[in-house]
Amino acid sequence: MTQDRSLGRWLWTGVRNIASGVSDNLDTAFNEQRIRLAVTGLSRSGKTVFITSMIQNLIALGQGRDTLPLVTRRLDSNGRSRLRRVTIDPAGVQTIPYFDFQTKLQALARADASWPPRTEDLSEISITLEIEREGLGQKLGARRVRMDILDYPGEWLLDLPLLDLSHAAWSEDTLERLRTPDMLPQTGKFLEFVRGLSPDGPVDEATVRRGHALYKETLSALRNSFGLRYLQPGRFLCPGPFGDAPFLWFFPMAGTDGPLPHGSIGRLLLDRFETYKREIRANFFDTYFKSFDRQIMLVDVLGCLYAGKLAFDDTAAAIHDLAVVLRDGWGSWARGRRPEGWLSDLPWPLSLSVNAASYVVSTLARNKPVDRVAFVATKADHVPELDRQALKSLLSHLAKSAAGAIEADRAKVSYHVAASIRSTEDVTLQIDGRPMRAVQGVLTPGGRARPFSPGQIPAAEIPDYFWDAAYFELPDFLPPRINPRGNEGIRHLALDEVLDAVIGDLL
Ligand SMILES: Nc1nc2c(ncn2[C@@H]2O[C@H](COP(=O)(O)OP(=O)(O)OP(=O)(O)O)[C@@H](O)[C@H]2O)c(=O)[nH]1
Ligand SMILES: [Mg+2]
Repeated sequence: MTQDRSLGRWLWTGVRNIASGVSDNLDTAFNEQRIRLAVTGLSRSGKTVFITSMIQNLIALGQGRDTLPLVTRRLDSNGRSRLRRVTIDPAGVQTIPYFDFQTKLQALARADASWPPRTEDLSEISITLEIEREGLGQKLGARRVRMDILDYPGEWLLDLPLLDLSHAAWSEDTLERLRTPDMLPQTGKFLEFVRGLSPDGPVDEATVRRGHALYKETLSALRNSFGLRYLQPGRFLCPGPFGDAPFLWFFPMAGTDGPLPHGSIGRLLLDRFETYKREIRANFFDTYFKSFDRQIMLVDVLGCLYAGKLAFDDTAAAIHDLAVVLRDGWGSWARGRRPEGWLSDLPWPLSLSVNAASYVVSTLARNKPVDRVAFVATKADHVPELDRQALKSLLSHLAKSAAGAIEADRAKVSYHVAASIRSTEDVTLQIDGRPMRAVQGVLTPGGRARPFSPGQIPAAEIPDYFWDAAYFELPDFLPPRINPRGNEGIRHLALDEVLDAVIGDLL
């Protein structure tokens, strides 16, 4: 009898669990829309700051603050917001590190508020917006829009064009680029070293390590001296969990396409290069970058404009390739190749990478295309309001060829000028009795606000004489201190416009 009863209870519990499992699934299918949002950009373009500000402003919006006016308008129903709440989803059992939102927020709330450090590894966060349905749908209760957002070091993205290159092809491309006359002061030492080596020569581990170290120093020097970003392999500048594993100890060298004896330097470099490709493909691209629904492409237009022509062209090439390749996971690279004559005066040949990488497309599954792509010129608080239109035109010029390819696939493309955390005020200065537009912000903790004018921003084609002016780095204004509870949101410029363009249709 007791046995019968416990069997009955066991069966009943089983039925109940199954039923609740089914209803959970039904609830998810019916009430939840899940999207993967790609916040993409080269290193220092502003990804981490953007994600932090976006989440905090959405949370504050969910608490009734009008932090994102255009989104508020979208959610308005006869003067009442349909947004019930915005929550960060618990970490659950996810295998990727969690995007540590709270720590970033706390750093902004301290008396000496500071920007987040460079991102060193991949992390993910999911947020859920609970929204009431409109009209007759109201009776069905609230629905949920869940967004999965990935943060990662910008350098890693640039390994994408490497994936289907042989060591020989990559070396040819890279060495030619390093021979660009303006770069020789930074690249000469490595070029001389590699000229003295023969790919057939026997491996001497100390020499290979030295070559690797010299090549890494060269990449860092190009990044620091010219503000270049299209530097490969990305893990040489930001190794992440691979640390300094031996398969990373390679460098470009001519002549690795012929037969190479076992135990030769060329064979070792080639083997390490192939292992590198396999590792990053399996551990990063295949795993995390396969499919996105919406894409936000952040571009530090101002930073590269004032870093000079090399940096500007380098960014233009990189955003073209990234925007196109990420549009539908991977599947568009081939179709989106840069048209003939596009930026024909680029200082190095990229066609080799682009052509070879098109092969990658045919070997990887095509995913659902991205339906919306927003290009955003970040850190626009360095520019007075009246000059932001020129910045927007410049961004659309820079992204023109990428956008053309994306639009051909019927994705909606938009352009924006934004600051995720507005750190300046607009001011008018008097220079020789004439008014001049500027912004001002604080550069050192406890210091006074200093004015800054970026000068005239070219709105499209950049005239040659523009590059004659001295190059400079944008001032790094400190972020304003935010309310320690963070519930007032974070001051921004046009973040609501970006969100409205990218997810407005889901609200
Ligand atoms: N004034 C201003 N500066 C910004 C803004 N957003 C980013 N910055 C500056 O840009 C720097 C880089 O921003 P991050 O968000 O860390 O850039 P990232 O793309 O995550 O960079 P990686 O992690 O290196 O790939 C910050 O440390 C700030 O100095 C902004 O809205 N306004
Ligand atoms: Mg970052």
